[in-house]
Amino acid sequence: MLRDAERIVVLTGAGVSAESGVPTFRGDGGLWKSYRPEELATPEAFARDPGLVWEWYRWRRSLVARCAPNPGHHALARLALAQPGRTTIVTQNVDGLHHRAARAEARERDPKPAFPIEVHGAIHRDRCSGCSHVEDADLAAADPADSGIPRCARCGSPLRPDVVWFGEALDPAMIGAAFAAAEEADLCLVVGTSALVYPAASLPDVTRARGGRVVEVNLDSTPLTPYAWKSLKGPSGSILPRIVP
Ligand code: BJW
Ligand code: ZN
Repeated sequence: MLRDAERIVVLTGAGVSAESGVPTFRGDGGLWKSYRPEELATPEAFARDPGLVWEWYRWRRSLVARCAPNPGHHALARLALAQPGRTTIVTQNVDGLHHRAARAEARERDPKPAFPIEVHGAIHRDRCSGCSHVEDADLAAADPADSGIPRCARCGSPLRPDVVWFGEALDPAMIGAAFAAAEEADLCLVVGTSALVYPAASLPDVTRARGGRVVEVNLDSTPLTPYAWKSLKGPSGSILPRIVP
């Protein structure tokens, strides 16, 4: 199917980065200091205790700085680079590992066809909560013990990570492009997501409603499993390199 599909949309979640050492949100090892993501990844949590939220993000930034893409990211990058324009990668992850795999696999070619649509933003950027100015941050410099609140050099308002929290709107252009890709696809490959968080979780439904097939790669069953044409149970870092032609 991967060889014969005309258009492929790939939806990835935290599970694709688990084998790189990036913790998932839900399930074993998904908690940070016994907080659930729903308690930290919200504008209300940031308003209540920005230092705590920054501590969590600095911990995750320092982790991501030490991680590298795994064979699953590399296989998806190869799939997207093999025929530019055929495959669209949509990721809920903010870790930037798909980008890094794309650059590595592209070598002298253009890596852009393997760059994902990052519907939940990127952890390596800061955004001003006042004037919305966006800036790159140095991941390797993040100190997990620091709970200070960085401020905007332009307007002095608190900075926040440039990610999408619960209750916040996704960038309309990004989620629009993701839905357009899902509509055009005859195959939706869903990798390492619990498929619980919307609107991303509805992308496979869009492909299915248009007559396309959904194939899932996950360690466990998800709400999507009963509707998947095929469910491949196992670690994406081993399965993807085996199925990508
Ligand atoms: C492996 C593996 C291995 C492990 N190999 N597999 C419709 C219905 C119900 C609710 C809603 C709805 N529409 C909107 C909502 C509300 C809400 C929502 O979805 N709530 C649900 C929880 C019920 N959605 C929102 O609020 C969204 N905003 C929105 O809709 O706005 C509307 C609006 C419009 C106009 C104005 C204002 C508002 C925003 C959602 C933002 C989610 N943000 C987070 C944090 C991002 C930043 C950060 O990273 O810090 O995104 S939460 C967190 O969950 C993160 C993830 O991207 C997201 C999904 O998690 P994911 O990737 O699936 O990870 P896990 O841990 O859940 O699963 C890992 C999976 O991998 C598991 O299945 C494992 O088995 C598997 N696995 N190792 C293969 N090696
Ligand atoms: Zn500002």
